[in-house]
Amino acid sequence: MNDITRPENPDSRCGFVAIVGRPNVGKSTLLNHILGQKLSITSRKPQTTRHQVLGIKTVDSVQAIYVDTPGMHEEEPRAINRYMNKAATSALIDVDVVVFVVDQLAWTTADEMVLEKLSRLTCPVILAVNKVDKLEKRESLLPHLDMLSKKREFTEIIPLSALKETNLEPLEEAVGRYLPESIHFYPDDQITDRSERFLASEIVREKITRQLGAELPYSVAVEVEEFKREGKTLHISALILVEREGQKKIIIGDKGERMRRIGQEARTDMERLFDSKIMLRLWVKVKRGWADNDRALKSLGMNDL
Ligand SMILES: Nc1nc2c(ncn2[C@@H]2O[C@H](COP(=O)(O)OP(=O)(O)OP(=O)(O)O)[C@@H](O)[C@H]2O)c(=O)[nH]1
Ligand SMILES: [Mg+2]
Repeated sequence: MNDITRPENPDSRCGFVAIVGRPNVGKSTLLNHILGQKLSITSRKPQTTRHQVLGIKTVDSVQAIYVDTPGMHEEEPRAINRYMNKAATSALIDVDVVVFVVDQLAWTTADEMVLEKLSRLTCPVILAVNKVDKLEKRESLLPHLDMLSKKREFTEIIPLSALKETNLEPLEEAVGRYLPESIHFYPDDQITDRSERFLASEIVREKITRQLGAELPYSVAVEVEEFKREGKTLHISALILVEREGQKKIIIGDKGERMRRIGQEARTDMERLFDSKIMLRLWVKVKRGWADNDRALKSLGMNDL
């Protein structure tokens, strides 16, 4: 039988790598620092990632296709949380390698739940012990790693810091070793499967999440209505959807001050990512109950997976 994925170059390897873990352990930060590009949004608040984002990294003959996933957490009734758990679990189907991210010395019931989800997998699971830059006593790490090594037969256990880019190379090398022999699925210079439009909406959502701290729950969605290039300038209009009138006021802020700041920060990031001059227009609109409503989620592109 002809195997269409068999490469002419026998060193050529390619495969999918799922980055999983409970919320806030640094999965998206890890992906961004591996890619050297900010693709996936991050913040101090748990449950920042909502969508599955592919980050593609090709080094010579090896192409790793990383899947950043929403943090897995206890089942909750809200449609958006169900959607996020589903997105995280479905990322595990058909992957070649899993990177399970945990937060330095912590081991919680949520980590235990992720471990349980991984128990049926037969592919290699690499444990990434992230945020070691925060360790107060380095010697506390060894006994902890020893405890973790008993939780499951991990292919490798790698302490690292995604933020400071410490030990990322050993992680990438380990990933590369376990990818199957295959042609590359994407062009070698491509870094994501997501459209520029999608990335633009995620940048706006990141700025809102970061600016608003604990003031606003996760009831914000962003829809890009216009994404048009005119010469060297990109014209982008985005609609910010909230659930209540009060949330709209919070986002706009005193005399529009907060909205202006969100816009400025988003524009700076977009200029860097798209390498263009950006004309950004933002609007806020109340769309009641969207985070609870399956249909509203679908209309925002969060389709059932
Ligand atoms: N000190 C330190 N902080 C980190 C490191 N990696 C991530 N963080 C911080 O941890 C927080 C969460 O990071 P994210 O990358 O958004 O975490 P996540 O796992 O993608 O979170 P969800 O998408 O919500 O599941 C952010 O404030 C990051 O800056 C690290 O290596 N060291
Ligand atoms: Mg994330």
